[in-house]
Order: sequence, then structure tokens, then C-alpha cells
Amino acid sequence: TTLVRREDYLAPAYWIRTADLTFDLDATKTIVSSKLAIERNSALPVQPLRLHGEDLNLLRVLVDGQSVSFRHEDGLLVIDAPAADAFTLEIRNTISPEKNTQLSGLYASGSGLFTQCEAEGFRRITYFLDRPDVMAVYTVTLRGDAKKYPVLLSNGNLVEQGTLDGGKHFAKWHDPFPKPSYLFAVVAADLVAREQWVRTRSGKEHLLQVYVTRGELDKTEHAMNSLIASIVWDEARFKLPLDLERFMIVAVPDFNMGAMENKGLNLFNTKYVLASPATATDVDFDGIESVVAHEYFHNWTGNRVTCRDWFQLSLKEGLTVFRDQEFSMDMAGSPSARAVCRIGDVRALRERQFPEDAGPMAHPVRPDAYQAIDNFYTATVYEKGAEVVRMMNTLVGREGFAAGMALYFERHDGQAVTCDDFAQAMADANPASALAQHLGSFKRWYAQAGTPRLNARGNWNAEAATYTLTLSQQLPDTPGQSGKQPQLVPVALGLLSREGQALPLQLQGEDAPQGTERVLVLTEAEQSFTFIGIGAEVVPSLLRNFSAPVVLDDGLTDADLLVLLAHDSDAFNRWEAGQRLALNRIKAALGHGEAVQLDAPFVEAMRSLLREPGLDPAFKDLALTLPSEIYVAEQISDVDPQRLHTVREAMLDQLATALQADWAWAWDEHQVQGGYRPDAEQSGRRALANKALAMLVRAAALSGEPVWPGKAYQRFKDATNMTDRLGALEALVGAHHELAQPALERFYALFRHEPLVLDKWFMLQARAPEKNGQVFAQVKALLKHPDFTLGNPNRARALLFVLAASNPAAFHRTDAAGYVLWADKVIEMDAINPQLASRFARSLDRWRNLAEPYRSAAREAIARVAAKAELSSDTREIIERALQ
Ligand code: BAL
Ligand code: ZN
Repeated sequence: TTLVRREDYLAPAYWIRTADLTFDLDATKTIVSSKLAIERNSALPVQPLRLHGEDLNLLRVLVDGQSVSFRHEDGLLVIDAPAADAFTLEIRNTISPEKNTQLSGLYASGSGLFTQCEAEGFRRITYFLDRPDVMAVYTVTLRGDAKKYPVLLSNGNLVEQGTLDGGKHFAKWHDPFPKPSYLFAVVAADLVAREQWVRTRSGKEHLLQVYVTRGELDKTEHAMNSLIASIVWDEARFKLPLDLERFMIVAVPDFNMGAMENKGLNLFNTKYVLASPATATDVDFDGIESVVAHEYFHNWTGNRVTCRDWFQLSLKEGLTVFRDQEFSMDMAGSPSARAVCRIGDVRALRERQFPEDAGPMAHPVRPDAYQAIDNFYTATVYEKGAEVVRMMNTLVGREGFAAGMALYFERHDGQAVTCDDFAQAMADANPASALAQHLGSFKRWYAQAGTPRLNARGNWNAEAATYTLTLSQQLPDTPGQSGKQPQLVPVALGLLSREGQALPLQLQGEDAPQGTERVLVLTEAEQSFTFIGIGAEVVPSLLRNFSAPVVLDDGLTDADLLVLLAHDSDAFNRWEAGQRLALNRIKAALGHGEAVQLDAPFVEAMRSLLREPGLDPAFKDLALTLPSEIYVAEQISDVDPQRLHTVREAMLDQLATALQADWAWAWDEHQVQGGYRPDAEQSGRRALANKALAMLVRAAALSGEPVWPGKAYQRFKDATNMTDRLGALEALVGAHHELAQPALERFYALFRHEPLVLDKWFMLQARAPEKNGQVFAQVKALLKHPDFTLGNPNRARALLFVLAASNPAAFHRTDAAGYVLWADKVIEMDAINPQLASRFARSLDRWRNLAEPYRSAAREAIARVAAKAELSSDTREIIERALQ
């Protein structure tokens, strides 16, 4: 396997201006005929034409209608001396969609044919310059059986269709926008569509379509509504209009990713399209809204302006995640609902990206090298990349950010560019900002891997009535990177009196206070900031709304944290204070090897939060959720997952028991009246009620009391929506109650023909809190279930990924059985679907942080996979890095 390096980037030796493709579609053998208008890049010396191709059966190659000599070299098709500076290349090849279990290129799913081309799937369809800086105008003719494939779709606009001999028909599509090959898409399937015409501000009419298999139309309303809301939002917030006559979404049951932003023809994992109240939870509805938005927003940030090379992936992904996060917040509405969104995003960042940044796969937001680009569709590129964009937004303000976006499109519309180009546009549109003044130090966020540590210490000077805050940053070494330079860190803060009052903030040298919240900009390794007019001790509320993706050490005591928990005007930091109080207690119990005894101040703080009038139920749910075992594991070293699980479960038991009356109140108080709506208000109530039910069943299981488990079973049976049904089922399963088994059986019987609901059934059992090895044993049994298959990524994720990546105590066993299973399944999956396997392989990334005997046993399992000769380059890269 070879390493691709960012510094080796060279412009393409040839351009492809137009691509005329014809597909004779058939699941066994599809014939691809391609006619490309190629021009030599005159800025470079004359070179052979080297085309990418993978798993193709080549039939013929013509240059300007004449046969030409060619050779194969390192997976490339090389034509040594094309005749002229501009010529037509004709290629014919065949592929076998039904044999394509990798789900990259053209593949079969259900009875249909679908494509996935990002990042390098197009080369699995035909020979091409399969790189994002080569943009062509595509015309695509699809021919196929009219019964099997009544719907034939590609990018752009339908220009012609008709019937052909032998029961076949055809459709011809033309996409006027030049695009890179990774945005190409084809669909041939038996589908139906929900359709809607919309008129945008310019007065233009556009056709929106959501395609699904027959019988699923009633599950497309939310996706369509989300699409319309996305269109309206992007035009209002960023003045970015829908530029397509036709925008299509197609749901695909077998899909490696969540969805794909192909120009005008988005292909989606069914999980992010199909939803009805009876089959999807509030979380699913939210997921659909945000993924539909994400893919739609890519039409500008990704498609109109794309990436020069794959090292720039965060240019489109970080920015588009930021945009979908902002969209979700705007849709949620109230300030507290926005904070709930933010907390969710930060939790995901800390549980997925922070471990990545601390492990063997740590890489900068703009990576320097890769073996398999598919391995770099990571939390770092996406979520940390979005935090980098968010920091820009914080530094230049909302208006400034909009101006930066406008300049970015003015300069780069229709181009393939770099992360530098984006940062430069943002800075140039805001010349007076800290971003522009310290652009070099800011851009280190793109170049340096690892989560920075931010140290903050305050010193109150009673005599001078000043409070001096000293901020410093440390940047940890990561694989291949050490001796890092300081990065610009925006630190949003407020100061509270010990009574919880927000204090006016006036820095030394300023004429007047500037509000009670502001952003300090740390650009050096260490800097001090002195506030004046501070007449008493304060409690600093730092990094409000998580203003930078760092680990904060502010030395606050439990007493300080209780002040913030009760009074901070920043909802994020209120939540954070509660998490830190809980974390302190978990750490103390782990350190002393003792049983947890929750102290009264903590329990009372939790009780008053739960009971606080006017506080958003969704926020209460988050504030009363203990830090996850995955998050806690990142805060300590020599992790013993079993011990950690025991401690956290014991804490949950105590919160369940100590607050029993309060949970009962919360359950009664938060029942939703009226019809189901997946909005922030209703879903918050359901989340808190379901949390209360789980706690009540937990307490009942401890005491042997039958009423609450009975109520849970009743709710499970009677629920009119999936959120409540699953919530009740999860309460029973989570407490290992004897009613769990009959409930699980009933659930299966009800939903066995609904694949996405069946995924939930598998997932629920894989993520249940481990008890005496029962959960692991159940997962092993479920691997043999007739409905389990590694061929469907959603199903594999529901059972195996959830076990290995989200249920530490079930997976990390002293007998190493989890690791043995992991190794077996990595190898088995790799032969079917390397992208899926390498993703699964990453669940042992953090093995070095484990205590013995886990660490050695995990290493042994990784070494066993490494010893396999025939691994894909995807999985090989992950395994080699893990052992380095
Ligand atoms: N571009 C791959 C899927 C996504 O990030 O939208
Ligand atoms: Zn994306």
C-alpha cells in the first residue's frame, strides 16, 4: 500500500470537459460506454494520460475514433501519447453491480441499482480522472428493463425518455453544472416518489422529489418538509438559493454512509429518509432533518465550490456540518432549545473526536497523508472541522461570517479550492477581526492534530479590586507531530459573584464595562487578562457555549461548580458544571476503589434542577444524564471498563432511589397531550418522561416493587409512537427486568418486516447495560439470528458497532471474548465491505489507554488481524496505525 501525501499535489495533466456516458443496466453485467472530451493542461509538460480504474472489465479504447495502444500500470490505464492537445476518448467496459458488496461504485441494493462515488467510487464504474479538481459536464443515457427498473435517474435534468425493444426503456439526463466525478450518481429501481413544486424568492419553480420503494410513501413527509425548510433557511441566512430545476432524494437500504450529496440527486441511507411516528423516534426525526439539510447545503458548500484534493475534505464537510448545526438550532427555536442542540453536538465531539485525537488515528483537520481516503471521513474532519468554522463565526460575528461566505462564493464559485482559500476569504471580509490579525495562528487548527489543553487560573486582588485571569495552552504530541505552536483560542466567558450574579466585564485600559459576557482571544502560549472593578471573589464561567474544542482545566472547586450549576446564564456551562460534579464523584470512587456514596449537596442539586420551574425538559434530561463511560474513560488512564461500569451503575442506582418521588413527578408532569409532533417542545417532554420511567423501573428492580415495571410494560404495549414504545422497552431492558424478554419478543413480532425498526431491536439489546456477561452473550446469540447480516451496513452497525464502540462493559471483558469476536468480525467484514470493516476496526483505537489485562488482550487481537495477508488497504491502514 502506498501513502498519498498532501505536499505531493500536482495539478491534473489533462482536463475532462464533457462526459457522455451510456449505461446498459443489468445487475449481473452492466455495460458502460463513455465518450470524454479531453484537453491537455497546457500549463504542464506533455505527459501520458493516466486514468483511474478498479475492478473493471475493459472492452475497448478509442482516441478520436481510432484504436490506440495502452497499458495497465499500478491500477491505472495509461495511454502514452494521445494524439493532440484536445481529443475524444471512447471507452467501453463492463462491471458487475451484484458482485459489488463494497457498496462503492455501481451496486445492487434490494432489486435496484445505485451508485456511491465519493470518494473514489467512480473509478469502479469506468476509467476516468477520478479526482475532485477535474470537473466535467455530464450527459447520461440509462437503458434497462422497464419492469425491473421503471425509474431511471441521474444528475441534472431529464432531457429525453422512451421505450426500446425487448421490454426495455431509456432515459437521458443532462447536468449543466460541471462537476467532479465523486458527485455523479445513477439510480435504476422500482420506486415511487413524493413530489412537491416550490417557488424560490427569484420566482423560479423547482421540482422536489423523494423516492422510496413502494409502500414507504407515508414515511416521506418529514424528509420533504426538512428539505423545504432547508431551502428556505439557506436562502434566508446565507442568500444561497436553490439553483436546480429538479432536486431528488432517493432512499437506499444498503448504504455505507448516512447520505451523499450528488448534484441534484442525493442518495440517502433509508435511516435518514423514512420516518413515521409509529416507526421512528424523535432522535430519528432530528437525524433526518439534519442530514437532509446537510446534503442540501452541500449543493453550495461542496458542489458549487468543491475540494481541490481530498486533503481539503473539511473545506466542505466542516463547513457543511457547521451549517447543518446552525440550521438545527434555528429550527429548534428558543435559546434553551438551541443550547440543547449545542450540548448534543459537544457530547458527540467529545465522545468521538476527542478519543480520535488522542489515539493512533489522530490527524489534523486537514490531514497530511493517507493510505485510504475512506478512512478520513472522520469526526476530526467533520466535527472538529465544524468547530474550526464555528470559531471563525465567533471571532467575526454573524454578519461578518455571512460577509466571508459571500466573498468565498464571489471568488471561488465553480472552482475546486483549499481550506486556505476559505479561511482567507473569511479574514479578508473581516480585516479588523482577531481572525484576520492572527490568521497564521488560527490556521494551525487545520494543521496540528490533538486536542489542546486550556489552563485557566484566576487571581482576585482585593486591594486593587482586580481579577486577573491567566490563560495558557498546551498542545499534546500526536503520531508524527510534536513541538506544536500556539493556536488562536477564543474563550467566551462571564464572571459570577459567589451569589450567582453576572458581573459587568471591564478589562484594564477600557473606559467602561462591555456587558457581562465577552470573548477573550488567546493567541500566545500564555496570556493574562485583568478585569477591574471586581470587589469580591468571583466564579469564572469559561469557554461558554464551548467556544473552542479544547479540554479546559480551570481548577474550579465543587463549591464553584455548584454556583455555576445553579446560576450560570450560559446553559451550556450550567450543564457542564453538573457533568463535572458527576465526573468528580466517579473519579473519586474509581480512585479509592470504594462503593459510590453520593453526597447530599450533589443529590439536592440534581433534585432542584429536575424540579426547577420554567427550565426546558430537554435540558433537564441532559443535565440529569451522567457522563457516559466513553467520556469518563477519556478523562482517566489505565481504564478498567468493568470497574467504571460498576461505579457508574451504582451512581445511577442511587440517583434512581434518592429521587424516586421526583422521577414520579417528572413522569406525570411531562406526558404529552395531543397528536405527535417531532418538535423540540414535545420531544423534550418525551425525553424527560422516558428518563424518569427508566429511573423508576431501575429503582423498582432494586426494591422488587412491581408497579413501575408494570406501568412500563403497559406503556410499551399502548404507546402510539416509537419514542415512547422504545423508551418503555429500554426501561425494562436497562433494568434487566423479567418483563424485558416478553416485551422484546412482542416488539420483534410487531416489527419484523420493518428493517429500520428491526435495527433498533438489535441495537437496544447490544447497548443494554452489561450485567454478568448477559449482554455480550445475547449479542453473540443475535449474530446467529436469521435477520442478522453483515451485508447490510445498518444491521452490522446496530449490533456489532454498538457493542464494540458504545458498550464498553459488554465489550471489554477480562476473558478477552469481546476482542476475539472483534478480530473475527473485522476479518469477515473486510472480505465483504472494506469501508465498513475499517470503521469497525477503529473500535479498538484506544487500546493503549486500557488497564491490564485488557490492554495486552486487545493488542493480541489487533496483531491477529495484522497477521492476515489479504487485508484491504482500508483496514490495513487502521490496524497498522493501531500497532505503531
Ligand atoms: N460527502 C459524504 C457524505 C456527507 O458528508 O454528506
Ligand atoms: Zn457532508
